[in-house]
Parts: sequence; structure tokens; C-alpha cells
Amino acid sequence: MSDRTFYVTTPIYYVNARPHIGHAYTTIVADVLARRHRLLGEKTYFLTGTDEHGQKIERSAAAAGVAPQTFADQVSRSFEDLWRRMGITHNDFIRTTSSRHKEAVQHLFATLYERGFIELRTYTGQYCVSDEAFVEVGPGESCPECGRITETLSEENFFFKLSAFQRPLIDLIESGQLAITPETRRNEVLSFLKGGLKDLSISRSSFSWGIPVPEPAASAAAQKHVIYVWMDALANYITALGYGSSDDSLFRTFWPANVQLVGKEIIRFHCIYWPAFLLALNPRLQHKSSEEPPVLPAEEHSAWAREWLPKAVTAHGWLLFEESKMSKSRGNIVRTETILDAFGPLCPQPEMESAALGAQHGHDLFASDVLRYFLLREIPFGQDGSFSFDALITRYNADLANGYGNLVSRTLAMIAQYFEGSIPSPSLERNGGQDPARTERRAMAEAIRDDFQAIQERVHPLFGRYAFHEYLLEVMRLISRIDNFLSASAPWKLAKSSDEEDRKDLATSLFVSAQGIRLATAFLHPVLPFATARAWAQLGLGSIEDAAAQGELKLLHWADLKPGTQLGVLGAIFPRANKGLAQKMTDMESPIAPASIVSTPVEPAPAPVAANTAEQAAAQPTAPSSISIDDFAKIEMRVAQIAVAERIPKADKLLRLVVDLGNERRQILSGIAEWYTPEELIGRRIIVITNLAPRKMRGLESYGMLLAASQDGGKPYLATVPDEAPIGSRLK
Ligand code: ME8
Repeated sequence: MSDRTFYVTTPIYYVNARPHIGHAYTTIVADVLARRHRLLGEKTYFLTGTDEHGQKIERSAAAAGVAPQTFADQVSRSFEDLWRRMGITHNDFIRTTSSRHKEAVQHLFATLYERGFIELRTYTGQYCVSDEAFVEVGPGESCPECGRITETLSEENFFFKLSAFQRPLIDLIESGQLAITPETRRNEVLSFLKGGLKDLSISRSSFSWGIPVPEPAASAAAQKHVIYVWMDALANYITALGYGSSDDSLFRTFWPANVQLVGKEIIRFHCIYWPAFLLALNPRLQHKSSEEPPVLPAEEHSAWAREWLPKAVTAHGWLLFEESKMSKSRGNIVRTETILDAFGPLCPQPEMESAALGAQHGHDLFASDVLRYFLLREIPFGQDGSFSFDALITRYNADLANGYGNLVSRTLAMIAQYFEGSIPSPSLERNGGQDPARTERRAMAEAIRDDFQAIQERVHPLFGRYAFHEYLLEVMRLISRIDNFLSASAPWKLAKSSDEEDRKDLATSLFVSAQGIRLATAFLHPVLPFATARAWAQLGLGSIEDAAAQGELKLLHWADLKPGTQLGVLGAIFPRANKGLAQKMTDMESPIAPASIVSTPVEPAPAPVAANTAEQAAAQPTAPSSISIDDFAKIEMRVAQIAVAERIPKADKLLRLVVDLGNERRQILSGIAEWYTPEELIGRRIIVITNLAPRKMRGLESYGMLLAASQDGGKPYLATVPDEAPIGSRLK
């Protein structure tokens, strides 16, 4: 192991709703980086966690009818559970409601107060609850960041003297000491800084769900204050390492972070507030709060920054779904669990992936690889990228099933068949004599060997620059090259020949392909940790984790693949996925309100006035007595026209309907046969809930639910809309 350390962090995610694939994206990138740096032999630490204080969480908990801590516990656990299902290798999971964090944040606040960087003032301004920030707009106007209406807050507040750090921050960013990537984000931060910095309000007294301002500051204020949620949250990156506690050995080993990964919307918090808090900890800046802070020469800040500021903040773009940013407040999220549940069952021999934890975990790890690959291959890191189930399946089939998986399967199957499962001995020689095909395949084999080192020199730096999509594109090029080489060599034909030279070429072609697979597998390991473990074992090379830990994947040498190596147990790696899986995932994306994962008893909601079977009504989750507008927005209701209505044999109560939604037709089964004849229904414009999970009744699938009003078992009256309401339009 080298002396180098590597510390990578993700943002800590709010617990106001369950995780979605946007959160998984950042966490996956951090995991890929952590795995890569571990295999480079660096002592690596990877931190993630949850952000649990603030008004937003307090309100979400109130809407769910539970105490904020209960709410935070439940949602935080859903993040931890998901990362475990996905095989994420974080070293720590920090929660801002943990006592270790709270105490250290109070220590941070008290230190800055003592240094004269925090003082008490009165402030009136517009506050955006969603972003948890004061914004510079007039009363009643909306937030320039997220567009939501702001609230006027007038508070006695503790202020942090952010304005004192404008110059030092500009210098540190311009000199590259605090690296911000990509370039566009760096420019955005610099132009914001150059526009001037106002002091920052860092406490709140209008609500109580936060870390109390500690003494002696607390006694100076008339009211009780909690620490501003962003100061609380940003501090996690050091509180998790033991900053401000009796054991700060991790802090001394790993801080400053090598890279802090964030989504682009929170770059300012990480590149302005966060480094300013850290610069203010410099004891040489101590002053009385009534005085102006001393101006230190740039070298002094630079020396402090070397020890205290993150080396780099890197922002990625947004995952878009249906054209807009995937977010819980917009209600257009895709849950990672959907992908795990849909792709998992495709995993052949899942117990191989997870000998210790069983087949279910194997399913999850397999599916997690699929999502990891897609996100890194599909989206140029730093840019926004669209997510769709169709694109996921297309990419999976093209690159993983038909590409990598197929190459591994066919090569190893031939080695098993023609060489009794033992890696053959090559005879690389250029001279093909009079036979042009032989000359060509020998030249191709030799070129692959000659290029073995150069490919690695070309591909590895792409990873270092976070150009994951180019990196994976290069790996796929390597796979195609080996595929083409195999097709040109046609070992299955050579195997039929008794010619001595053909026998040699048969051995060489399979040996060279095995080398290509070995190289592709080493390249892919940080991105596809589970599939590559399987391929490596099938190649007869044992545990890829061990190889990674011993630094053997850093740079491969041709001579390290020994002829005579006995292959492991063979089996498919990535079977082809059926296109129907996309519809399955779409159907699985039924809304789950945050409240539905809270186990505290809540008032059951009135039964939904829907005209389906009693069984279906009983399956409705109980809801809290009030739901937020965001929760309501998750229910997709559309205008539909009934195109087909018919009775179902031997089912007195059910009708089978086919409804037209404009861009699609759906089958819906509805328990209204006692009250409506099929004839009177055809042509009616009704309202359908379109994003319910499908249900099977009488062997038929139902993809949605009609809205109707009814009283205790009485006739359901179908909710209708005027004929001019466009088919497919959404009810909001
Ligand atoms: O902002 N595309 O938490 P958060 C890509 N608690 N990434 C996305 C995404 C999307 N559509 N949606 C979310 C917070 N993310 C604060 C952070 S850190 C001290 C405090 C990812 O739950 C991305 O990393 O809103 C983004 O920055 C983060 O989740 C925001 O998560």
C-alpha cells in the first residue's frame, strides 16, 4: 500500500423523501472512485450520509404526522438499506442527528464565535424553505433558484462574516489550490464571488428542529436559536472524521478531502460557504467581533488552505426524467429499487455474486452493476443526462449482454471445448506464409499484444479526469476489437483442421482473446465490481478483490496470464434483457409517499373512491390525515376515453376496459359490472389514475384505476370530464 490517501465524499442527502436514482448517481460515482483508488493501493475513505435537520424536514415529518426524529430515522434507514443492497463500499454513514455530529458542529460554531467570525444581528429578508436559504427578492416573490414562493422572515440571527473571505477565496480558486470542476462551475463560482459577498445568517429561531446554538453565544441571544442547516450539514465532512472530538485520528489521516462530489445545484454552498468556514478556523485570523478581521497575506491563507480546504469540489449534472430534473418535489423520480427488482431476476447463478449473503443479494448486486454501467457510460460526467428505461435496456443489451458478456462466454466456452478448460499456449508469429487469412489473423494477434501496454496508458488517464463515458467507450472498443479478431480467426473452423499451423492459430486466437478479456475485466472492475469478479473467476484467476487489493490491476502485464491456467466454473454473465422489462419498470414506478414508510400509526384515510374490486381497495396503503402537495403531485391522473368495454366470463362484477390515453391504450379491470353495461360506457371520457402498480385479477393485468364516487358499497358514479377536455391531459 502506498502512503497516499484518498478521501471522497458525497453530499449528505435530505431525509424529506426516499432516495431516487439521482442520489444513487452521486453515490455510485463516489463508489467507483473509491474502488479505483483502493486498487491503486491508496488508503481510501469514502463518506456518505443523511442531512436530517431544518424546516423542510420538520414540515415533512409534520405532514406525515410523526415526530421529526422518527421520520428521519425511517428515511435515513432507507438510504442505508439501499446502499447495502447495491454493494456500496462507503466507510462511514454520517447522520446529522447523531450525537457525534451535533457535538462537533457545536464545537465548530463555538470556535468561530470565539474567533470573532460569528455575531448577533437582526435581519429581515425573504427565505426559501425548500432551499433553506435567504434569497435576494422582494416580499411575495419567488426564489430565483427553484421558483417557489419565498416567505418573509425577520429574525435576530447569528451572522457569519462571509464578506471577509471574498478575496482569499478568489485567490485560492484562481490559483487552482481549490480546484473546481468542470470549468463552467468554476467560472460560475468566481463570477458569484466577484459580485461581492454578503455576510451569512447562520442561525434560525423560527423553528426548533436543528442543533442548538451552543454557549456562550446562546446566552447572548434573546431567543433560542438552532444552527443554520447548511452549516450543520457541510460540517459533516469533518465531523465524521472526528473533528472536534477526543479521537481525531481519521481527521488527521484523511482531511483535507481529495474530492467532494456534488450535484451542480449545490456548488456555491461547497465552494463558498464551506471553504470560508474552514478558512475562518485559522487562529491567526482571531479578532474581536467589533473589529474588522485582520487581512492576512495570500500565502498565509494558502498555507492554511493546504491543511484545511478540500483539494477539489467536482460537480456533476442532473439526471433528467421526462425532460426535467428528477426530483422528489417534481414527483418525476425513478427509484433505484425498481431497477434492482426488475433486473435482479435476470442474474444467472446469483449465489456466485454473493456467497455470503445469498441469492437475493446476488440479484441486487448484479442489477446494481447494470445501473452503474449505464449512468457512467451514458452521461458525459458534468453534463445533464436523460434517463429512460428504454435507454437502460438498449445500453445493457448492446454493451453488456452482446458486448462484454458475450465475448466472455464465447471465448471461455471454446477454451473449455477445445482445450479442456485450460488456457492454451500461444505461438505469436507474424509469418503466415502463402495463406492471406492466416497472415491477417497473425498480424491482428500480434498487434493486440504490441498494444497491450499502450492501451492501458491511453485508457487509465481518462478515469483520472472523470471522463467515465470515454473510458468505458475505450473499453468497449477493446471488446469490439477482440470480437472482430475472433470472427476473423474463426477458431471454430480452425478447430476442425488437422493442419499443424491451424492448431497453433487456434491456441493463439483463444489465448489472445483471453488476454483481451482479462484487460477489459481489469478496466471494468471499479464500474462493474460484481460482474468482473465473476469473469475473473471464470478465467481461472481467482478473486478479483484479492488481485485489486494486491495492486495487480493497476497495470497488467502480458506475461502474467499463464498458459495452462485452469478455467473456473463457467456461466453466463449478462443474459439478454427483454424489451418488455421497460414496461415492467414503468409499471413498478407506483407512487410511494414518504409517509407510507413510517410505521407510527396514523389515521387511516377515507377509502379511495375508486371503482375497482374490494380487494384492490383493501390493498390501498393507509395515508396520513393530510398529505403535502408534493405527495399529491405523485398521483398521475389523466383524461381517458373508454374504447372497449366487455364482460369477463365467470366474473360477475368485473368489466374489462381498454382506455385511450392519447399516446397509448391500456387495459383496466374495474368492478363496476353490477352498475354499468359495457354499451353505456364506450366513448365516455373518464379519469384514470395511470401510475398505479399493475394488478392481476382473474388472470388478467389491470394497468390503472378509474375514479368514481361511491358511498359504502353503493353505486359508484364514474367521474367524468367535458368532451372538450383533451384525451391524455393531466389533472392537477
Ligand atoms: O442538497 N440528478 O440534499 P438532496 C443528479 N442535503 N443528482 C441528483 C439529482 C438528479 N436529478 N437529484 C439529487 C441536499 N441528486 C443537501 C446536501 S451536503 C452538505 C447537503 C444528488 O437530498 C446530487 O448529488 O437534495 C445532489 O447534489 C444531491 O443528490 C442533493 O441531494
